[in-house]
Amino acid sequence: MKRVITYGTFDLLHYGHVNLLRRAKEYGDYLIVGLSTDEFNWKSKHKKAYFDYAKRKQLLEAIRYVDLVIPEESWEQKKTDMKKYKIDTFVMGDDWKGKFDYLKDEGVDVVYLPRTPEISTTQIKTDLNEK
Ligand code: C2G
Repeated sequence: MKRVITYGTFDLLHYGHVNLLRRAKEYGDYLIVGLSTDEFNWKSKHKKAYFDYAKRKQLLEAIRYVDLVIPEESWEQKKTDMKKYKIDTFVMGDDWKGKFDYLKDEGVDVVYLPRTPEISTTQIKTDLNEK
């Protein structure tokens, strides 16, 4: 069984996120999502998600491509996650291109996929504020 992992906040879940998850799943049979906890978001990404971790997790678990959601609590956990979950392929949107190449040393394929250009959580918030 080919195991794939990706990480993110996935706040205000939108079709750009689903496009990423669909394409990530094409690299294997089992897709794990490392979902940023509220604390990790605040402490390490300096952002506050609209939906809390439990709600973001519930939404992701409803997506057919997602097989398991685990908490992302630190930048460092990726290395151990690769072993812990026996990952074959690590996938991220290409806004992260190059940032996680070090994971190749853990024996995983590192794949950066083109983002869906016209949509983002920030854009949604901006558009809604202008309504
Ligand atoms: N994404 C995308 N297209 C968009 C928006 C997002 O392909 N229009 C992808 C991102 O590139 C990322 C994933 O969807 O791979 C999740 O996006 P975010 O929740 O914004 O993830 P981010 O806050 O960048 O956190 O350790 C990695 C971090 O947790 C990633």
